[in-house]
Amino acid sequence: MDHLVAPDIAALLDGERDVLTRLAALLDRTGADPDAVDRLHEIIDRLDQLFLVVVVGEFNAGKSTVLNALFGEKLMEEGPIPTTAKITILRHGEEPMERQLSEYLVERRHPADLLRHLHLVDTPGTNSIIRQHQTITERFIPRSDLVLFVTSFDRPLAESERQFLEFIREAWGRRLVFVLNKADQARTEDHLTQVVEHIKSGCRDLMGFEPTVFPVSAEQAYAAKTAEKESVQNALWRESRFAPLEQFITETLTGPERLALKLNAPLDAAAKRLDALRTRLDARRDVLAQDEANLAEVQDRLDAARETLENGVQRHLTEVDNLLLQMERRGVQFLNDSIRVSKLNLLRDKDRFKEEFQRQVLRDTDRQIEDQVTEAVDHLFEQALVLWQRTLREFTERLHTTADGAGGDRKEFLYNRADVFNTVMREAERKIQTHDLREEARRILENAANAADTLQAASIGAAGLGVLSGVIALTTALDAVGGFGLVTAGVVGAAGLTVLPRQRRKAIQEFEDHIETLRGDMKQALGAQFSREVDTSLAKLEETVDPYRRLVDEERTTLETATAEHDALRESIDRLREQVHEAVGTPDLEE
Ligand SMILES: Nc1nc2c(ncn2[C@@H]2O[C@H](COP(=O)(O)OP(=O)(O)OP(=O)(O)O)[C@@H](O)[C@H]2O)c(=O)[nH]1
Ligand SMILES: [Mg+2]
Repeated sequence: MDHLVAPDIAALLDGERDVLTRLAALLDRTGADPDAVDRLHEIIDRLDQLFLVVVVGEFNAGKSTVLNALFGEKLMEEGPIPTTAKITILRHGEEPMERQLSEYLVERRHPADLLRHLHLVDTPGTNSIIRQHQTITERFIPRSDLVLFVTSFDRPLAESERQFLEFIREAWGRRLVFVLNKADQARTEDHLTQVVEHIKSGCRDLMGFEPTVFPVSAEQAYAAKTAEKESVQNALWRESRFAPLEQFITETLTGPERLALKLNAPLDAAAKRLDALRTRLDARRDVLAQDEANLAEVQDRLDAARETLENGVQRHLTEVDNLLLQMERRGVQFLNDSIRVSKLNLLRDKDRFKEEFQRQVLRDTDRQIEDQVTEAVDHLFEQALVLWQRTLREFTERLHTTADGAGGDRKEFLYNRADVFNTVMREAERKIQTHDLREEARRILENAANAADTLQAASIGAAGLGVLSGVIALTTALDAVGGFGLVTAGVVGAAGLTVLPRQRRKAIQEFEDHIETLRGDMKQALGAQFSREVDTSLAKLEETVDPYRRLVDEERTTLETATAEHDALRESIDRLREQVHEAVGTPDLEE
C-alpha cells in the first residue's frame, strides 16, 4: 500500500503484528474458539495489504447493485433471490479478468482507478435460508478495514441485522457506515428521513454511537450512469442521492482517513478479542474460586472426620479397659478366696492353681479384647467411608448444579471437574472396601502387643504366645502367684501358715499393680496404634483428592499466566493506539 511504506508506519505495523501474534498464541493456549484464532492470523496476513472495504447486508438488500452503480457496470450479478454465493474481491488490473482463489473466494480484476487505492468486496447476503452464505460472510468480516452495511428501505434494521451488527461490532470491533438502499421506494422525503433516523437511533441504542448513513437508490444510480441522454443521467443521478456515498468511497477512503482506519482496525479487533478473553478468564476465575472453596471444604471435613473417628475408637478402648477391670475384680476375688489355709491343696498344686486362675479370672478376656479391637477397626473404616461418601456426593452435586446453570466453555469445564471428582470418589470407595478388617485388627493388636511387651520387659519369657491379652494377663497372674513362693509344696509349713494373710495381701496388691500397669500399657499402645490408623485412613482419603488438587493448581497457574499476558497485551494495544493517533490521527466515521 503506497502510504504504508513510510518507516514510522512500517514500525507501527510491526508493533501490530507482534501484538496480534502474541494474542493469537494466548488465545490458542487458553482454549479459545480455533476459528477466532484463524481469523486473527488472517488479520496478521493482511496487515500490509491494501485497504479492504467489505460490503455486507441481508440478501436482496442491494449490495451487488451498489457496487455495480459505483462502477457504472454490471460487474456483479443482481437478483431478487439470494444471488451472490461467493465472496468477490475487486482488485485493480489493467485487463478485466476473474479467477477462483478458493472454494468461496473469487478475485475479479478491473482497471478502475479507485481499485489502485482499495479493495472492494461483495459478499453473500445474510439471513437467507442458505445458511452457508452467512457463514462465508461472517468469516470474512474480521479481515476487513471498513464495513459498508447495506440495509434496504423496505426493512431497515431487522432483528437479524441487529445480531449481525453485534457480531461485526462487538465481536470484531469493525468500523462501519450504513448504506440505506432502495431510497426510491420512499413515497415522501419525510419517510426517508424517518428511516434514516430510525437507523441512527437504533445504532445508538445498540452500539452506543450514531453512524453515518447514506440513503441511496443504487438502481437509479446505475441507470443514471448507463443512460444515453445527459438530461436523463442528471435527473436520475440527483434522484439517486448516490453522490455523497461515491464521494465517501472515492475521496475519503482514498485520503488520509483510510490510513487511520487501516492502522486502527487490527487494534480494534485485538481489543475486542481481548475483551472476550477477559470475560472467559473471569468466568474461569469464578470457577477456580469455587474449586478452592471446595478443597477447603474437603479439608475441613477431613479435620472433622478425625474427631468423629477418634471418638468412635475411644468407645471401644474404654470397653477394653472395662474388660481388664472386670478381670481385676475377678482376680482379687480369686486370690482372696484361694490363699487360705483351707485351700492348701490348691496352693500346693501349681498346675491346678493355674487352671483355676484361667477358669475363674482370665476366662475369655483375650478373645473379648480382640473382638473389641476388631469392632473398633470395623467402625473406623465404616465411619471413614460414610464421611467420605457424603463429602464427595455433596461436592459432585454442587459441581453439577453450577455446570447446569453455566453455558458454553464454562459448562464443559465444570463437567470435566465433576468427572475428575467422580473418579476420585470411586477410587476412595474401592480403597476403603478392599480393606480386610480382621487383618487390620490383628495388625493393630500385634503392634500393640509388641509395644506392651517392651513396656513390660519384666514379664518374662512369655513372648511368642501371640494374642496380647492372653500373654500379658497370664504372665501377670503367674508372676503374681510365683512372686510369693507358694507354688512349691515344701515351703508351706507351720511358719507358712502364720504368714499366709500377709502373703495374701501382698499377692492381691501385686496383682492389682500388674493389672494397673497392664491397663495403662494397653491404653497407651492401642491408643497410639489407632491414632496412627486414623492418620493413615485420612491420608489415604486425602490422597484421593490429589488429582483434583493438581487440576486446581494447574488452573491457578494457567490463569495467573494468562491474566498477566492479557494485561501486558492490553498495555501494548493502548500504547500502539496512541502512537497510531500521533502518526495518522483517529478515524471518525460517526456523526
Ligand atoms: N427498488 C430498488 N430495487 C433495488 C435497488 N437496488 C437493488 N434493487 C433490487 O433488489 C434486488 C436485490 O439486489 P442485489 O444487488 O442482488 O442484492 P444483494 O444484496 O446483492 O443480494 P444477495 O447477493 O442475494 O445477497 C434486485 O432485484 C435489485 O434489482 C434500488 O435501489 N431500488
Ligand atoms: Mg449480491
